[in-house]
Amino acid sequence: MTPKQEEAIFKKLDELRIELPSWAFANTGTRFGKFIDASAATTIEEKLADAAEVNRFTGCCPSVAVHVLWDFPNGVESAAPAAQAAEKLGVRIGSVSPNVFQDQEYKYGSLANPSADIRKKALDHILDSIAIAKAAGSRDITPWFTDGSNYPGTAHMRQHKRWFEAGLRTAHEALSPDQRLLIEYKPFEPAVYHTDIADWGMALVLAKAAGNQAKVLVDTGHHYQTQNIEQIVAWLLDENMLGGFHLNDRRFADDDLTLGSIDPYQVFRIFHEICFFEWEQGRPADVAIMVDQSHNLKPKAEEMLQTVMMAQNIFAKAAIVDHARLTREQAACNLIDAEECMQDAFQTDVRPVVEEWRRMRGLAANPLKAFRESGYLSRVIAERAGRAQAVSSYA
Ligand code: PSV
Ligand code: MN
Repeated sequence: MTPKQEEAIFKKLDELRIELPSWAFANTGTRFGKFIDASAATTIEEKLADAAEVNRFTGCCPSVAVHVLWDFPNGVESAAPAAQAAEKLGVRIGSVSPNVFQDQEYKYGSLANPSADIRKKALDHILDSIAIAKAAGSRDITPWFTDGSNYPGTAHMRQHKRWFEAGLRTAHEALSPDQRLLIEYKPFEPAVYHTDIADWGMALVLAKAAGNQAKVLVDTGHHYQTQNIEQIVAWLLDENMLGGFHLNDRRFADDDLTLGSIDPYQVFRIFHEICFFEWEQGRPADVAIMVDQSHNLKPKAEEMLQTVMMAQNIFAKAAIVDHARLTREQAACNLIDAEECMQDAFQTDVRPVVEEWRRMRGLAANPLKAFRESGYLSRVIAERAGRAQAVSSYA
């Protein structure tokens, strides 16, 4: 490791902020059932407390993404108290996701429901979510839509697109100048024939129709098996249309597995596109790095620590790609040498430097180990005994 590489890693780690999802600390499962974790959080206060512990040990997770219905049952009234609770714990409320998919009314869709009344209900909920985000001091509104259909011929796809354009445009008008609307796409599930916002192209078209504060959100699990996600990222960066990520890993579908647990090189290639862009531009990309995972079997806070450490390690690897050399080898069509630039970085063991960075910032060299030694888990298990059974989200 050269001093220049060490410096590049330190700079990247200093910049890197990773947003944790509130729903990752709650009991979750599959449609076949849920396995209860005695340490799982059941209230927004508990979710914030767990996220704050992850932030305490990693120093890079200052914000928590929320889902309105799961976290703010009293709507906008819940926003200020939650923001205050977060502040006390040294974190803040991050992106706000409306829930326009689980109420009975949304059986046939939300913003693209054939019923004008239900389209209005969905829009009103999104407008409430924007108001909640304002009250909680958060920048990004991150709607995810399940609208689509299960059988050919049952939905007017062009009409759905126009309803989405109209709804998102109205939502965009309600943003304050510093807020953003991030449009997430997903090819299937729960709809299994067509999904209205199925891929990055559709999300891009809708974001452009909504207005210039709308960008695309890339959830890494929301792609077909062989799709080249890093190319999508490169194009969105070049178009200034990449708003953020929902990071996770996948094997079969949207499995919400731990980042890098299946294919760390894929994560590296995505992070490389960000670092390469930043090197060319000479400034950090304005991209929200959020985690979206469901830990059905692993202990929740520990899994989040594992995820954050994985993200830091892979970002550190991406930060030491020799961009100048890579650019030269690409221009000369030196295929092996260009690829070696990637492999040299990917195969470097960056962990000692990442640990050194933590020590220099007053953090434990191994956050997971330090968390385990802190006794937090046994404390919350005792406190939450008997209560964790009651509540769970659908994530
Ligand atoms: C849907 O699969 C999704 O990726 C959306 O981002 C939701 O907000 C999240 O998962 C939680 O279920
Ligand atoms: Mn997501």
